[in-house]
Amino acid sequence: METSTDMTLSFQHPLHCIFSPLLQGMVPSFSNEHVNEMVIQTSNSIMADDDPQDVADRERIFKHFDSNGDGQISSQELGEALKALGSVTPDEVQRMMDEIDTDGDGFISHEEFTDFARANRGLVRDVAKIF
Ligand SMILES: [Ca+2]
Ligand SMILES: [Ca+2]
Repeated sequence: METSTDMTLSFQHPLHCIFSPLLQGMVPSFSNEHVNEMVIQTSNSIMADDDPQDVADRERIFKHFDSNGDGQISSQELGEALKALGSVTPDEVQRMMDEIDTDGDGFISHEEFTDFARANRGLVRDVAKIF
């Protein structure tokens, strides 16, 4: 009987091992089957597409920032867009460029902007209210 218990445990997903004790602690009647379902659902929600409102917001902001419409945001375009929000120093613009322009080519591509927007949803929502 001891061997069969060990075999069952060895098939558990690493995430399951983390979530299972936590959930069982919170909900005593929680079965392992439910935990597995939850872990799968959690992973899917990370992979799933974004909230349509978030996508619409960031597309709008990207188009607004990309004032010449070439599909990428230069540091000049970023600076001009940020000036419209309030006073910014060239240093602040540079810091933002450094943060968003992950491949360092001096332009924020649509992909880089999307990554940034996904990681900073709260910020994007606030900016979307202004534009
Ligand atoms: Ca541009
Ligand atoms: Ca870039």
